[in-house]
Amino acid sequence: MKDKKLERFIKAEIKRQGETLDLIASENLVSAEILKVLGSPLTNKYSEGYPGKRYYPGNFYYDEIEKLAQERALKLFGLSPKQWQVNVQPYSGSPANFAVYAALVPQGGKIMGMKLASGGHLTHGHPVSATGKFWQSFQYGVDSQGMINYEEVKKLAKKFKPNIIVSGFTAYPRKVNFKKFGEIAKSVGAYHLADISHIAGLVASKVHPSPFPWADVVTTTVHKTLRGPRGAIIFSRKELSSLVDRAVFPGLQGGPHNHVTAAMALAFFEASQPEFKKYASQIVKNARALAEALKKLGFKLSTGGTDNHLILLDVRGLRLDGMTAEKKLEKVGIIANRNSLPDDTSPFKPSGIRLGTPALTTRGMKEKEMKEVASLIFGALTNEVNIKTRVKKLCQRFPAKSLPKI
Ligand code: DSN
Repeated sequence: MKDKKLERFIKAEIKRQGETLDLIASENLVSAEILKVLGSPLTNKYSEGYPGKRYYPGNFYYDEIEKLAQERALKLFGLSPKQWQVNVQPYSGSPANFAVYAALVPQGGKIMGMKLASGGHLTHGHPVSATGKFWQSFQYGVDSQGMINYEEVKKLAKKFKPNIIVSGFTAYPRKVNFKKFGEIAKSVGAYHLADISHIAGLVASKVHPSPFPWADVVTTTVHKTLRGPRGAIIFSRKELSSLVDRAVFPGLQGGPHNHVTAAMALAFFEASQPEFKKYASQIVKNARALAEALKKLGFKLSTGGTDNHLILLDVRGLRLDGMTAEKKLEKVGIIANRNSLPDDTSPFKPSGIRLGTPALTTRGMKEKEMKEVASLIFGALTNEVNIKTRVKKLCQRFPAKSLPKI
């Protein structure tokens, strides 16, 4: 590479990824083939519009690639093209959710999603997000144990009469009852949007219940448990799909990122292989093993454990706050983010750490290694010596094989 300055940063980042334990619940490591497609000349082309209806010529292969990504996405989630349509153009999860509201909620209409501090997402109507500014937002939370109280959600829905109810979370360690959300939405005449960005790989592999029978629209990013490129897709019931398509383009976006669309097609192919199903169920087994090991070390976990890929660790028992804990972990090469816990009083001083197992599972780690990871977390938080060396050794035993050689 001629640009030596940039090359140094990229090489250093590849090294960092290889030598650290990535426990960010929303991150993963894509295959070498996906990296190759992302770096392909498909990035050179403009394709505003949809297959067969483009605003520029020269799009024959992009039409075929986009249709392939759509076909595979529907098949992966067991959906009939007679009932569902999928838009694969959203640049990422936030614009995907924004497009859904733009399509289905009138200006000034009402959105009801979960509070960010309880495990929701900015785009589920947080006041600092455009979704909480352009629409009226009413939010639900979790109970003191960290669980969703569906009766409470129902009460709020009856009171606020939202146009759309959002289910699906970024920091909820338990199974989501999409059926209940669907019933609540129906009872108040609202659409039900399930944002399954975090659990899409688990849903596709049937290790988490599917939202599709109970939702009108389902959004997901492709780069979390689904282990694809950064980007998002929107599934909508056929009768809503032209509204959604128009909201994505020309409503919100310009040309799709064709190299990403192609990489999505490949990710859906990879996720439909039997090994992926094994991978997804190992993510959950690993999260459970990590949760048990942490509990044995004396930690409290929000909701007492996990059913999916993530854990909310309470660090107050060690007289730490989330920010201090995050820094202590980072110092030894354990990458995990601070997170609010249900009984936190200030969102600016969270007491928890969110831990996720998708990336470590991609590296081939299993239940046995999760015990070691728990011990490393405990050691890092209690200032034990040699933790950094132990982290490095574990990383060397389970290399991130898809990273380019440097
Ligand atoms: N930033 C993602 C997460 O970490 O959950 C959500 O967009």
